[in-house]
Amino acid sequence: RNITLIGAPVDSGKRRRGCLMGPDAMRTAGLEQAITGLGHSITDIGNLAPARVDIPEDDNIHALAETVGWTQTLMQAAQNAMTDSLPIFLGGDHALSLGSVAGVAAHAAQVDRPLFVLWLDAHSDFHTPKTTASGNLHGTPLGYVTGLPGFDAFPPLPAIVPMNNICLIGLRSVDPAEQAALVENNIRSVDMRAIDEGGIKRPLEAFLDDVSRANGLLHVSLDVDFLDPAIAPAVGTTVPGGATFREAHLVMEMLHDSGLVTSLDLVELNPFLDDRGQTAKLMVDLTASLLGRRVFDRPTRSY
Ligand code: DIR
Ligand code: MN
Ligand code: MN
Ligand code: MN
Repeated sequence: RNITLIGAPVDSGKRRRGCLMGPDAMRTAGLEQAITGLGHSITDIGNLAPARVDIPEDDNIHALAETVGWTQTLMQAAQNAMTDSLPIFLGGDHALSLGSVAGVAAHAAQVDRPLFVLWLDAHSDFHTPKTTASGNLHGTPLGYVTGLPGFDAFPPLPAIVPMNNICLIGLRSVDPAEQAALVENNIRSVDMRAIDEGGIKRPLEAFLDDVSRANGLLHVSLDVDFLDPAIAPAVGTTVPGGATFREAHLVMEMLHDSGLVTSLDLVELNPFLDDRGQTAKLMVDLTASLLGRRVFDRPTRSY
């Protein structure tokens, strides 16, 4: 496949700085070599910068204008890259997904196929600028792309993502307003307890079946804090009890085998908090699993 790396050093979605170094940390950890080693071709377009927008700041929201500028830039970059490649958005905090997902949704509408979104995250990121308690826009991308009200400062959406087409896996920190909205809209939400009880394979398989039946495009958004902090310390919002190393790789391996993934976000890596690059390296290895790295071909082996 043709892969486009899009550096998105977004650091405006929350107050703790450092995610701007994420794209270069993943490059340093060998992302390009890992991908080309699997036989894919790659174009790295480098790191983008936010469009300058002339809008007033909002006392309740951190760095509104900068994030709106990023949304504009990334929405366009996503649409450009989707025409002939699988874009990988190298974050950057999760506010980048306001733009990446909105742009991918616009592309899906153009080619007349439904867009599905898999959200791998400890958090649900289903706030709006009205419901957020933190004022941090990295908690709002799913609210924006599903068309919830309150995003008047942001670019109008060319296409929204239907609530039914979203699946969240890994949840263990959901604010009350988000919880209410997830339940009200009946959004497929797999919390860590469900994974403890039944494993991660079945809910993912069920979602992928739906994507396949609908001939959908599939966007995957991988937040570092989906992973357990013991294996992925480099994130500002660690939450104990996350996905294990093997759970995360299994998700990526199943995504590869499905052949359905058409775009990917790698977000919230804060290299300033990393331990000798271990989290950056893990994000690269998970990406390699998603793009086909495996021990053996399956299911044809017999003994
Ligand atoms: C929190 C944190 N729910 C907020 N969200 C994070 O600020 O709204 N998302 N960290 O990944
Ligand atoms: Mn997130
Ligand atoms: Mn998160
Ligand atoms: Mn939240």
